[in-house]
Amino acid sequence: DLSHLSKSPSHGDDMPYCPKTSPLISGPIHVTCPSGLTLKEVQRKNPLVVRGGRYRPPDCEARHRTAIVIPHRHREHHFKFLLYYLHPFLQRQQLQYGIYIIQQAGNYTFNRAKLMNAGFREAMREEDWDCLFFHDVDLIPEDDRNTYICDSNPKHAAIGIDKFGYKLPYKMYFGGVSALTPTHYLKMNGFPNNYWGWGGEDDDIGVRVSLAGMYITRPSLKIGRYKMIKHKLDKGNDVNPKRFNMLAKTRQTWKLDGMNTLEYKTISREYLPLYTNITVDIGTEA
Ligand code: UDH
Ligand code: NGS
Repeated sequence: DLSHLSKSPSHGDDMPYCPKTSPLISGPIHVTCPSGLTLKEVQRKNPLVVRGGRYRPPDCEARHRTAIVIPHRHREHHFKFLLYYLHPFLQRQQLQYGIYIIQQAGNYTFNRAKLMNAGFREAMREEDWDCLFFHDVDLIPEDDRNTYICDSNPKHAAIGIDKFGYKLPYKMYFGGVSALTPTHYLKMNGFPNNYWGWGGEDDDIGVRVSLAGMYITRPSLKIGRYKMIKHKLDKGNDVNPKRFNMLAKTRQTWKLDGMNTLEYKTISREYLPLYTNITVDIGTEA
């Protein structure tokens, strides 16, 4: 039943648009990861979030509709902290939004970029989102002036991560958190499907942006700040030894692999109180 996705009675046509800059923005956020946090507690703190992790501002019509797409497997301990910070963060920005967790089924090697392709398709089939934020589960934004809306070109939002001393690690870095409109996404044929394991897929995505005739925008270093929850490389996500060879060929491969070749099976779709949980079988390396 998708009836909760349509306009609610409180959102008549006469609702004024939200202001261009939200008056609720407060700037820097002190991120601590409270011990003993539960999803029930996050739910209690976010009473206006509805089934599937959807929200729209109660007294104005949002100017932006943003879907958050989080590739995920076995990181529930990170995920609850992200939800704890992200829900209030997005509400202070007066966005209409939805949070999607795209879970990779099975134990085969992780594939972050292919999960995001599946997440794009799944999110867009439900609602006409005007912006998608592709978001690692372990990155917590530290300033709510870093607005989760799209730019005229693909945006790399995670410019300053604490583990890199709040500086870009290298000029072409496109990892962590990025924001694209559906038009941007399809123009670059989405993300690559064939990077299995850790590393390189974000660099490939960055190269695709320019091969498709676009460029990367970024927020300022002052506000594009993130705390990374510390962790080690996961089981099932070994460093991909092929990544440099693959990266050398992006110019030849980007049109041949991506949204136009995406195949996966949707195993389940659950509309939970704080997020939509979609489990997909993305197969194995050819
Ligand atoms: N992810 C999962 N489960 C996994 C692997 C990855 O959910 O098993 C998701 C999660 O959203 C994560 C993202 O994919 O934030 C990126 O994966 P990552 O956190 O492993 O990558 P990152 O570069 O950290 O952030 C890697 C740890 C250090 C690796 C050093 C290798 N030289
Ligand atoms: C580069 C990787 C990227 C990765 C970035 C940061 O070297 O995928 O480091 O990694 N590119 C290649 O391996 C080709 S991190 O310090 O977060 O572990 O995102």
